[in-house]
Amino acid sequence: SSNEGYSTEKVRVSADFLKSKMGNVKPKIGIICGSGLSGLGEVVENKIVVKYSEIPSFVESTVPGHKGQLVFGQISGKDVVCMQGRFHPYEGYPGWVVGFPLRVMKLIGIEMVLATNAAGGINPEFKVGDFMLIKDHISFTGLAGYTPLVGPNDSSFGPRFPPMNDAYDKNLRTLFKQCASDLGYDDFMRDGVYCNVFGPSYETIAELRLLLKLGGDAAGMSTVQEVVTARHCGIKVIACSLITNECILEYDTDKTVCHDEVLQTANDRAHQMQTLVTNSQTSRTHW
Ligand code: 6GU
Repeated sequence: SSNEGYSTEKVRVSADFLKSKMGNVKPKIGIICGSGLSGLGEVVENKIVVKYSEIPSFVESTVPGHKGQLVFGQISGKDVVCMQGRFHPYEGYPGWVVGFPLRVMKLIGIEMVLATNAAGGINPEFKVGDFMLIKDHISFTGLAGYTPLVGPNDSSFGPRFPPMNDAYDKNLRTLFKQCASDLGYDDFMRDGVYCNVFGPSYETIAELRLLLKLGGDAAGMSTVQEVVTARHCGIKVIACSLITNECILEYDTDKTVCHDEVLQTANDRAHQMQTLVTNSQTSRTHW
């Protein structure tokens, strides 16, 4: 079937392999590093690195700025596993491949995932370099039929028809915002609706005007398949976009968007994203 790769057996084989590598690390928290944000994985202490190429059923991440490995260890004393590099629909992978790492995380004991990504700002009030805490999403890929949950449902992970109205955990968002505030990041901390498009081409002007009209604040090509997979199996989610470039909604301009600009902004803000994530792991936020 279209999601045969999701067989419980395959997920279990990958999870057992990782358990054999994890040593004494027992993470409940998974962190997914977006484009140019792999630095999050570098701040992990006592690193145990596992390349995707070693992990059964994992594929290679083909995108520049994505490393393709899991890093186990501690951030602020908390056991974590960090995905340095993720899989995107536009790389040609079926939905289950994009969601697969989340089911593996579930079986190794992950209860909460913090996902980051690079996104284009649609909301005219957003500036390049802003962080956007995702409060909701519009999945154009999902609505069009590209979803990790297509095909027979594996009820050992979750229900056939999982709700998504509570996808982005409200309590975690409150804590995360408090953390950002404590760090003096209020000036560039926003929240908003993340629009997922298939890519890899960036959007046309007319498409971006459509997304803006429909209530989108930022556009990107990742994250929602992971979120849907995680929520299906009961993992709590918090997700934060880095606005790496402005989306161009005007015809009368010479501006354009390119991956280098995306990586450059990510590079400039990576340190603050790291500080925020590291700080959010301290015990005072109790998550
Ligand atoms: Cl402008 N669009 C999309 N879809 N993804 C992006 C982006 C734009 N900028 C960074 N990622």
